[in-house]
Amino acid sequence: MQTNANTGSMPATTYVSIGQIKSLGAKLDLPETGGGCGTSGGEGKASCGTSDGPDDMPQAIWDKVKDHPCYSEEAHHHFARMHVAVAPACNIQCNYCNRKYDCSNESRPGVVSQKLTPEQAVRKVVAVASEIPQMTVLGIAGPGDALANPKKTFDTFRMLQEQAPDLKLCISTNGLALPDLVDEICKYNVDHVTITINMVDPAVGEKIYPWIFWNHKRVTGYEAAKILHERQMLGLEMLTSRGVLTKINSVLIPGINDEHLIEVNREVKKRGAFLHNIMPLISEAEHGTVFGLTGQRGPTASELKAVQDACMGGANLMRHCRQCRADAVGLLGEDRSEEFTLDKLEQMDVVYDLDKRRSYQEKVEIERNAQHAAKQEALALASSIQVADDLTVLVAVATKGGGRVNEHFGHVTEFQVFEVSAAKALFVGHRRVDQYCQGGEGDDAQLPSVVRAINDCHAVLVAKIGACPKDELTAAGVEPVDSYVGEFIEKAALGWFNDYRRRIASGAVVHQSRGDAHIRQGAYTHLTDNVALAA
Ligand code: CLF
Ligand code: SF4
Repeated sequence: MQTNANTGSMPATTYVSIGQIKSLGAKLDLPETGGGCGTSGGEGKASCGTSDGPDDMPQAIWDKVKDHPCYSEEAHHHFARMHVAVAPACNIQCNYCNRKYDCSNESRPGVVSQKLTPEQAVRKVVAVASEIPQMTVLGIAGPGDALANPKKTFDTFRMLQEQAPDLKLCISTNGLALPDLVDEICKYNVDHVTITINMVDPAVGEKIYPWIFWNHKRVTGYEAAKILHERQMLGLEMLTSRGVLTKINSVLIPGINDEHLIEVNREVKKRGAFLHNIMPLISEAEHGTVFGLTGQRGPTASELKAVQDACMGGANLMRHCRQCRADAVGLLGEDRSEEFTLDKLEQMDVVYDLDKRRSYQEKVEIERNAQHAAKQEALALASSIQVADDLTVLVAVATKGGGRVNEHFGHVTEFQVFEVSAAKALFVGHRRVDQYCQGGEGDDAQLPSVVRAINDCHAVLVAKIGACPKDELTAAGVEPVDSYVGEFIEKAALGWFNDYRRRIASGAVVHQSRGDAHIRQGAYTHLTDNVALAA
């Protein structure tokens, strides 16, 4: 059989189980540092080194990433991105994708409301950029593959270079067509490219990709996965050699590529990837995907975190991805696309005012610098406290942006999760939930699902919370905390943590470990309010 014969010629791949990853904390035996981010400061970090600022990397790279919400965790609290759905076709088939839905590489399952022509896309971008001045990045991420639709993709970029020259251009691809289009990517100054790489071993790949369309014909099985793998590696190396920043997205599919992603991390780092984004498979029967229909499940929160933690020390990790729609608009975690449908665009008076955008972004920058300073201050304070243990807990945070604790519990559709210890407060993920407050009333039937979503957290920091959810969370072992309203998140999380330590020391509370949490499967469609900048 083709598969077995070819598998025999491949280099051996070592796998470890999720259980081993969890128990060992998996120190990787890493190859020599490759290119890309490759900054000493980025080594071993749990999230992109960009949070730390320009001291952490060459100025030219910092300038590229500092306002990109996907490439900088810190930026994602302040800057927005948008996608335009100009790329409907795809040249491969993934078992987690149904073409009626967004590209699962870069979007969670949900129908793209409107596919656009390049001209419509440009009009939409200009309108959004005028309305949302903190929108700094325009990405093409489907609903098919950006590079399987090169004319539409590059026509859009060409027009945008003229009409919205301050926007960063970003692209997401499965990589099959990438090597042929690196020159075009560079020609239009696209300096951020995401490649979805789920395997570096075609024997794993054939379980994920039933076919690719290659050289005018359909190729299946092991051979298809082998071609895709080779094209992905070649494309990544070409981008690195041209100085284009690359991010690798990997979908974690339990039982298929979970342990294997450690090797993917190692291989992409060797080839200069700047960031690695390991995201959970979203899989439900109603999505109509092969995995959904065959019962392939997605990972739990602790399974996802275990693989991400095991990859620390390899390529820098992104943990703030929201698996957004191919027509997403707004901050990561919010979707304002419904405000910019084609019929609404018709009614809008659109003026692209570069000066207005710049002056607004300067205000955002001040707020972001204040957050950074508060974080450094809180970390300095925390590190001055001598502790004899290595207690680390997770804390959920209700925020509507700006890096502050500023959302009511009842309005939350997504909690941000921070890992907190004496020396750090690190963003490690998010959890989507159904909004508890519906039409001004709390919907108590939602509470168990909210608890399940943050069941691995010791506390939840909120701007406000009612008596009923407060009681239910307390009973479940998650402490509701509403005493840090308006504070920057890291400062608040470390403040709560130090107080928690004091209470443990005094015997007022007994520390207990938490359970696992559920990653919600399915689309998020709620429209959030505009983010109010602090005065
Ligand atoms: Fe879009 Fe992707 Fe560019 Fe970001 S998304 S093309 S790099 S601008 Fe970001 Fe969305 Fe995650 Fe993608 S949160 S799915 S990583
Ligand atoms: Fe779907 Fe994207 Fe995979 Fe193509 S690359 S099959 S659009 S998930």
